[in-house]
Amino acid sequence: MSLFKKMFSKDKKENLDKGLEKTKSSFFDKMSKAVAGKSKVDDEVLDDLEDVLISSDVGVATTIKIINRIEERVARDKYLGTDELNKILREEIAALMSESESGEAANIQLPDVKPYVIMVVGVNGVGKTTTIGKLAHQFKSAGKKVVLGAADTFRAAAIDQLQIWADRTDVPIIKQKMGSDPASVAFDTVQSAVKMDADVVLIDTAGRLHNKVNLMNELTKVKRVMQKVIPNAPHEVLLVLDGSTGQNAFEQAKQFTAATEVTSLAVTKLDGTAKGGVVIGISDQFKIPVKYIGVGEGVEDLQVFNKYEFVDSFFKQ
Ligand SMILES: Nc1nc2c(ncn2[C@@H]2O[C@H](COP(=O)(O)OP(=O)(O)OP(=O)(O)O)[C@@H](O)[C@H]2O)c(=O)[nH]1
Ligand SMILES: [Mg+2]
Repeated sequence: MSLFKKMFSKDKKENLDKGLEKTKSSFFDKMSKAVAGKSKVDDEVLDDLEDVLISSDVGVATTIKIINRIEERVARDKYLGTDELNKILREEIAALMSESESGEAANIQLPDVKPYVIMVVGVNGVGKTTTIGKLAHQFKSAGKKVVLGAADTFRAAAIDQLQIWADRTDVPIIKQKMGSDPASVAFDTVQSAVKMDADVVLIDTAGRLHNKVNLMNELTKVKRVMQKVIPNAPHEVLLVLDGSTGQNAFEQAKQFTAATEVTSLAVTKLDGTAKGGVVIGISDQFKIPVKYIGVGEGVEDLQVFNKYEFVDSFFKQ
C-alpha cells in the first residue's frame, strides 16, 4: 500500500501552490524584467536569466547547468522568442531534476520494518521538532502507531515543545529530564517502541551543542546505542534544512552530510520566503533525496516532495 500517497494527497496541490507563492511572484517579476522589451532570447537575455536564477537561490552549479541547456536550445532553434522562455525553462528544469537521483524516492512507502526508526537532525531552529510533529500526525492518520523520543535534552524547552506535539497528535513520548544523556533517551524510546509494537519511531535531536564536533559525536553515540536494541536503527537519518535561509541551507546540507550519515532531506519554511528555488538546486546537487517539504506551521503543512509537482507548481502563474 502506498501509505504516503494516501496520506498526503488531500489538498496537496493547493497547499503547495500557496506555499510557493512568494518564491513564484518574485521569480516571475524578475523574469519579466529580464525579458522586457526583448522578443528574442539572445546573450543578454541569457545573462539576465542567469542572474534571475542565482538570485532565486537555485545555486551557481545548477544555474550553469540550466543556462547551458538553454544555450543549446537557442543554438538549435535559430530563433527562440522570449515568450517561449518560461515554457522552455520549465522543460529544462524538469528534465534536469529527473536526471538527478533524488527523484524516485519521492513517493515512498513505509518500509516493511517494524519499528521503523527515523532520527531527525539539523542545526537549531530549522524546524526539526515541528517536522516531527507533522510527521507524527500524518503517520497516525494513516493508522500507524507512532512513538516520539525527546533526545534533544540540551534545553528544557525542547522537551516541552515535543511534549506539546505529542499531546496535539495524541501519540506517546519517551523523555527524561533536561541534561540527561540523549543516547539513553533514544535507547529507552526504541526499547519502548518494540514493547508497544509501534510502527514508527521519531527521534528528536539537539541542533545546538557547545560545538560541531560535540554535536556529531553525540549523534554517532545516539545511533550506536539504538543499535543495541535494533541493529539497523536508525533506518533513516532525516536532515532538516530551513529553506528560507537560501544558500545557507545548501551549505548546511554540505557540512552535515560530510560529517555524519544522512539518508534523506526535508526543506522547511518554503512558505513566506522567496528563496524556494533552493529546492531545485538541492535536489539537483545532492545524491540524498529531498523527501519532505514544509509549507507552513500547521500540522498539515508537510508534503512528500515530488519534483514534478514542484516544477509544475513553480511555473503555474
Ligand atoms: N512558516 C513555517 N514555519 C515553520 C515551518 N517549519 C517550522 N517552522 C517554525 O520554525 C520555528 C522553529 O521550529 P522548530 O521545530 O522548533 O525547530 P527545531 O529545529 O526543532 O529547533 P531547535 O529545537 O531549537 O533546534 C518554529 O516557530 C516553527 O513553527 C514551516 O514549514 N513553515
Ligand atoms: Mg527542536
